[in-house]
Amino acid sequence: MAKKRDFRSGFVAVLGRPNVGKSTLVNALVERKVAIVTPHPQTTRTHLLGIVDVRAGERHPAGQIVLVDSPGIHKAGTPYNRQLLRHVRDALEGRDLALLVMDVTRPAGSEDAFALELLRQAGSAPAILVLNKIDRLKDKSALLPIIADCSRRFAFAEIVPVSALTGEQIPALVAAILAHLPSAPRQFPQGTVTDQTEQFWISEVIREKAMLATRQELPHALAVRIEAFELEPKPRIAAVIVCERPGQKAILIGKGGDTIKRIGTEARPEIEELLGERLRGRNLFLQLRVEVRAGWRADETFLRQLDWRTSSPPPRPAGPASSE
Ligand SMILES: Nc1nc2c(ncn2[C@@H]2O[C@H](COP(=O)(O)OP(=O)(O)OP(=O)(O)O)[C@@H](O)[C@H]2O)c(=O)[nH]1
Ligand SMILES: [Mg+2]
Repeated sequence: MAKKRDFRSGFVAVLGRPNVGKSTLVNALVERKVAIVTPHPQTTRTHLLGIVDVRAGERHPAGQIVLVDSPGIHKAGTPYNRQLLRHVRDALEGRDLALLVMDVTRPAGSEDAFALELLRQAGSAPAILVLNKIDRLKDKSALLPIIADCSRRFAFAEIVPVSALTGEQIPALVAAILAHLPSAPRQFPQGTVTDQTEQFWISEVIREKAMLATRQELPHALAVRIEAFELEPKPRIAAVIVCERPGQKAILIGKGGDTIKRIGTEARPEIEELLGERLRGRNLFLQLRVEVRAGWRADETFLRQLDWRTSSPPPRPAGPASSE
């Protein structure tokens, strides 16, 4: 039984190669969608926080877990990829604990080895190995050789098989994380779930829907920027979906505007849910347009504009409902 007054808190870097389910895991732990998820690798492009307030349980003390989601670890070739890797290193820096996420349905590869190397470079923080996607294993005994192999390669503090998708073993992971966090007061006010701005989250939801609507190289050529965000006199958000070539623009718009319409239809309810009471029952007018911007991934100024940490403050929605 955990001591009643013990409270654990700290920063937990979430690392792993692309597509292993890091963002799905963060969302499962926070029990809210703080990070977008798609079947395409390299969905996450920055590091962002998912914050979990945990009540004391039978097997763990109370605490606040500050998860740092990060882009998938891959060999950095282009300047754009190097920037993603910088976000991974930022996610790791000075953390109390690291979660290395692996996909049990895919054999360990060079990117997993590279992830272990980053962990070693990051110093002495303990690391938990999270073996994700166990819902896809017909026979759970297939985990045994994976666990044996991974324990040979790194001195993990714990190894926890989970399914971020179904929630299986997530409570066990919460207990394992808390066991390795220091006794410390919470880092953020109770109820805080993330550090990203509302506008950034909205642009991410639109990017998720656009990525889900497209395939091959197009999902990676997309960026989204919010151009207008107002609640009065009418709730209206205008956003631009940026791609790299005119052919991509045509695909995004679709026949008779079908595709861009679908992107808007899928994004709107999630944005409306976020805005909640501030809509006062009114419909949100979501205006999407597509712009071609060749080589945006090499354009440092544009990349800075996309990141809420480096862009100038976004427009604040006006109106009494949003004042604090
Ligand atoms: N079956 C199964 N699928 C999962 C699980 N976790 C994640 N996925 C799927 O794996 C894909 C990638 O998930 P993400 O959470 O975006 O993966 P990620 O590691 O954040 O990927 P990047 O941001 O690109 O590095 C999505 O299609 C998820 O639905 C799981 O536990 N089981
Ligand atoms: Mg991700």
